[in-house]
Amino acid sequence: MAFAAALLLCALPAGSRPVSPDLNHCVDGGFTFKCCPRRSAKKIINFTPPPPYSPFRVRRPAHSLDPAAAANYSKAVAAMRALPPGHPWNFFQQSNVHCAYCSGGHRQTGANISLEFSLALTRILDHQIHGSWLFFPWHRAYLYFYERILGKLAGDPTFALPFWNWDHPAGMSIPAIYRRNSSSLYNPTRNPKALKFIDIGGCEPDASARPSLEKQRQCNLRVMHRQFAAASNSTELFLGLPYRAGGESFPGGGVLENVPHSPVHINTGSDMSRIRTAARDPLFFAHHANVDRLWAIWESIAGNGSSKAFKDPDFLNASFVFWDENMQRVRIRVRDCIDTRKQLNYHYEDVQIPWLNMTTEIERVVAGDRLRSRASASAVLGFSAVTVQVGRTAGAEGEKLVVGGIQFDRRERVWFDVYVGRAGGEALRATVRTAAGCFVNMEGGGAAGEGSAVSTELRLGITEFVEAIGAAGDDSLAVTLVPKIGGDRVTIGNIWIE
Ligand SMILES: *[C@@H]1O[C@H](CO)[C@@H](O)[C@H](O)[C@H]1NC(C)=O
Ligand SMILES: *[C@@H]1O[C@H](CO)[C@@H](O)[C@H](O)[C@H]1NC(C)=O
Ligand SMILES: *[C@@H]1O[C@H](CO)[C@@H](O)[C@H](O)[C@H]1NC(C)=O
Ligand SMILES: *[C@@H]1O[C@H](CO)[C@@H](O)[C@H](O)[C@H]1NC(C)=O
Ligand SMILES: *[C@@H]1O[C@H](CO)[C@@H](O)[C@H](O)[C@H]1NC(C)=O
Ligand SMILES: *[C@@H]1O[C@H](CO)[C@@H](O)[C@H](O)[C@H]1NC(C)=O
Ligand SMILES: *[C@@H]1O[C@H](CO)[C@@H](O)[C@H](O)[C@H]1NC(C)=O
Ligand SMILES: [Cu+2]
Repeated sequence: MAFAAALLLCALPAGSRPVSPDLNHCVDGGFTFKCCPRRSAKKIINFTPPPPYSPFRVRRPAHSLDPAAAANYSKAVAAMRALPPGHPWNFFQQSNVHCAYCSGGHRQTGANISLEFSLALTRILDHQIHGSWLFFPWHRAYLYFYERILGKLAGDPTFALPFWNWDHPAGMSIPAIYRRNSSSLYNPTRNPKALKFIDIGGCEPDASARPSLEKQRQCNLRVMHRQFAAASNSTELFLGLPYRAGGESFPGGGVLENVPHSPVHINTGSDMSRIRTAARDPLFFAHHANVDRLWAIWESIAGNGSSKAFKDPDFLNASFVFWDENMQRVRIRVRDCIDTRKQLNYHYEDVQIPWLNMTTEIERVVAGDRLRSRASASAVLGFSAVTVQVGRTAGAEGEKLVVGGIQFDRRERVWFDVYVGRAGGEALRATVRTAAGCFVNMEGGGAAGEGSAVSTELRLGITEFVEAIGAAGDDSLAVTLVPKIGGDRVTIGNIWIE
């Protein structure tokens, strides 16, 4: 691995390492799935933004979409499905674009150093758009072209994708326009539970409890509030960790990529729940439109006009290639998709954001978990809940809790919850605590075989939570990790506060 990275670095201009896909060397994952795009000799052109006077698109909530607009949308998707299988706009070709960028299909440019070398390596450097700062911009660009292709098929230059408004009580189930089994927007593999309620981050009651729908919706709103609180103060926490050419993929996704993004996929069910097949469900695009909307909301919240996105040239110069609505192959850079209004001619309809003004809730720990030392965390995690004592500097600002060296296989589903509690009382037991976030991996990521084992990080901003439990003056915290899915398939390296 180190060898590969060293070779690669030599091949690139010193100091600049934006990631880009090597389109000549897409690798299919054996017999089980094939998602590499058809080879094309067509020249790749650089993206040019739509002229400011060209039609503007307004993305609206799917649950209240005007029936005529919904009819246009489903007709356009039907047209996409009816295209020849090899056509770049074909429904499955389009869904494969997501698959190739996230299941070890595309390699990084320059990373195929030579096939002889790569065979000898334990890992090949894939071009991965999840688990890093590429997550938000890649999906924004993907939806941008997808929307314009649909607009072309619909004969409507103002066509806009609807968004799945699962962060509002009125949108917390699969929207009606996706449900009719005769519609092109239907997918038969969905979880029927999501027809009633979509759990965006741990709000599904266990078998014994029967909370009302109203309570579950409130729970979703609290999750939204908590996730924004855990991400809001920092670009890195929101957008994810840096990922540069020559680097291992999946250094660590942003807080919202974990939740609500991944649970909405998982809880929608089958196709949507696996990275490889997710974009075969038309709901994918409504889901990701809402994720994209949250990025725009985050930009606008503290925003006094200037973008909060990274200014790092390796972020801004990272690039991807898509087919556009004029059948051209276009290279778009992250710098082209920071501002949806100014650069891409679309925006989201303003709807009420009920979770913005909520407050953090704390819970009392009934018996109190016995604390372990931080050093023993790596030894015990992997199968059951654990509470460790983590030192901090009282009064520190912008504190981040880091769960590092999280190792698992990206083909598997993994989920654990993180709580921040007060380390107090006799025998150092946790007394009060609050949920601070979750680590969630969807299944079906990584290449088949090689390239699916990862080591990654979860970073959470904890300022608001520490204040809520009254621990601002303490010099340690009780951090509890509770495995929810696949606890026996994940190990943790260490936990610390920065
Ligand atoms: C539906 O598409 C037609 C073009 O085919 C367009 O003129 C019309 O405005 C669209 N209707 C809505 C409600 O978007
Ligand atoms: C990758 O390897 C192939 C075959 O060995 C070679 O033709 C190609 O130029 C290489 N690509 C890069 C970007 O090095
Ligand atoms: C489609 O839904 C209708 C009722 O909404 C039902 O009668 C029919 O059996 C369904 N068809 C399939 C193929 O599931
Ligand atoms: C507001 O904008 C100015 C200039 O654009 C910038 O210097 C300042 O840091 C921004 N303030 C915040 C809180 O982002
Ligand atoms: C980013 O890419 C542009 C265009 O290729 C190039 O001119 C510029 O030097 C790059 N910036 C950095 C900092 O690498
Ligand atoms: C948040 O705002 C809504 C609507 O403006 C209001 O009804 C609600 O009481 C507020 N909640 C809190 C906790 O302030
Ligand atoms: C964000 O930072 C400000 C000032 O540094 C702090 O007062 C606030 O509590 C922080 N919020 C969160 C959610 O960390
Ligand atoms: Cu997704």
